[in-house]
Amino acid sequence: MKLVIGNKNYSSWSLRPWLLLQHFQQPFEEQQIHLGAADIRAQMAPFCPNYKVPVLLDGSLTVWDSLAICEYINEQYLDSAAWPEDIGQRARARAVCAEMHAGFSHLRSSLPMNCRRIPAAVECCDGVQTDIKRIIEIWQQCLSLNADSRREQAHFLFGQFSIADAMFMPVVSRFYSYQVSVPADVRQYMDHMLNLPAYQLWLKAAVNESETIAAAEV
Ligand SMILES: N[C@@H](CCC(=O)N[C@@H](CS)C(=O)NCC(=O)O)C(=O)O
Repeated sequence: MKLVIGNKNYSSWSLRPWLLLQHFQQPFEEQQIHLGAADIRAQMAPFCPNYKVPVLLDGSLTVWDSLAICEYINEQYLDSAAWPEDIGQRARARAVCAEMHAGFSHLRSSLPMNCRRIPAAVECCDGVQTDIKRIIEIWQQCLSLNADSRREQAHFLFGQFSIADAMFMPVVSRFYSYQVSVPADVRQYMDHMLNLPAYQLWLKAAVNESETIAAAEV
C-alpha cells in the first residue's frame, strides 16, 4: 500500500488515514507532496484523480478521500476493528464522522491545522465559536456514553480507538494549537489523543518539515 499525503504540518485530511494505518501498525509506504509547490498539479497527476490528497494506492486500486480510505483499510486489513462492534454505536460513529467530514467549515478555514504552531489563543468569530461548541458537544456525548462501568472516562470517543478518533484528530490538534478553552473531560480526551504514539510520530515529522504555507500560518 502507498499513501500519498500532503505536508504533515498542514494536511489535516492526510493525517486521518495515516493515523489509522499507523495506530493499527499496518505496513505502508508514503509519498509526500508539498501542498505549496508551484507544480502541485503535475506532482498529483499520476496518483490523485481529483488533484487532492490523501490517496491510497493498493495494487491496482486507487482510493481517494480520507473517509473512503479509512473505510477501505478497515474492511480490507483490520477485520472491522476500526468501527465499534455494537450496531447502534457504529451508526453513531458514522454519523459523527459524516458531520466532521462535511461540516465545521468556519473552524477549518479560520483555524488551519498547523501542528508545530507554538500554542496560543486567537480571537474566534461567531461561526468558529458555533463549530467549537458543537464539536465539544459531540465529544462529551460520545465520552459519557462510552465511560466504563467504573464511570471512568473513555480514552477514545467510542471506547476503543476508531475511525471517529482518526477523523477528529486534526480538530484535536487545532484546539491545542489555538488553545481553545475546553471542559475537563474534553481536555483529558485531547491529552490522550495528543500523546498517542502514532500522532507523536506524525508531529515529530511535521516539526522537521522545512516548507511553510503562509495562508495556514494564522
Ligand atoms: N474530502 C477530501 C478533501 C481532501 C483535500 O481537500 N485535501 C487537500 C489537502 S489537506 C488538498 O489536497 N489540497 C490541494 C488542493 O486543493 O490543491 C478528503 O477527505 O480526502
